[in-house]
Amino acid sequence: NILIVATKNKGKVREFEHAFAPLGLTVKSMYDYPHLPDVVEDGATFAENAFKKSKAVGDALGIPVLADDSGLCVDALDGRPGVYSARFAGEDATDGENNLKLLSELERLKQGEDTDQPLLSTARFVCTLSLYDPVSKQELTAEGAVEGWITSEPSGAGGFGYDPLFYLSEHEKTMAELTLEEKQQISHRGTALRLLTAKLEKKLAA
Ligand code: ITT
Repeated sequence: NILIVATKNKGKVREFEHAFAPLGLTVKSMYDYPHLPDVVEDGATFAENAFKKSKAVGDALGIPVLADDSGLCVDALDGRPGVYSARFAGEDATDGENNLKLLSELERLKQGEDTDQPLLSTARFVCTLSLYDPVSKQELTAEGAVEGWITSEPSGAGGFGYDPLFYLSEHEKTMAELTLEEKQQISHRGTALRLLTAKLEKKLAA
């Protein structure tokens, strides 16, 4: 059994593979369907962008497709980068470039404050999942979030994206210092996945 996820983000693919393997589902990503055109993510919300991706790929393939739109909302930056998280440092920016851009914006705000405090701002990761069935034209959605701090001291080699900068005070670790299993238990994506699975089970039982 396969599950198609409308993503080109290899970090997301790894997390979906980890989550769906116990259910006997093999994850296929956009790397398995290279002929499909890129979806323009110009929505104002995570939910809009997630639906654009699940619908475009679902309609193209004729079977249900899952999509994930996610990002980092930083309080000291009034919620930025938000839906622009993937291109914070410009179109096609790497994770490293986005992380540098985030630190430079936050450190600029801190200028004049004489503090060695590495925790620069509270922040949250948000993930919206959209599962779209092109036959019934129905969509199921679920959202998850996790609260943390942006640290000026990046740490950890796990995860992807902004994980090395996202500090979890209860765990005294960054998201990138967690195992895949631990990240799944607390992350925005893990929470959204559990909610979506529960909604799907309820729907299938009805
Ligand atoms: P797809 O649209 O192909 O799925 P993308 O990377 O462009 O891939 P998004 O538009 O949803 O995905 O952008 C999400 C960005 O937010 C992503 O590039 C990461 O930098 C960041 N992000 C999302 N979830 C994250 C996580 O679990 N850990 C770290 N960073 C995350």
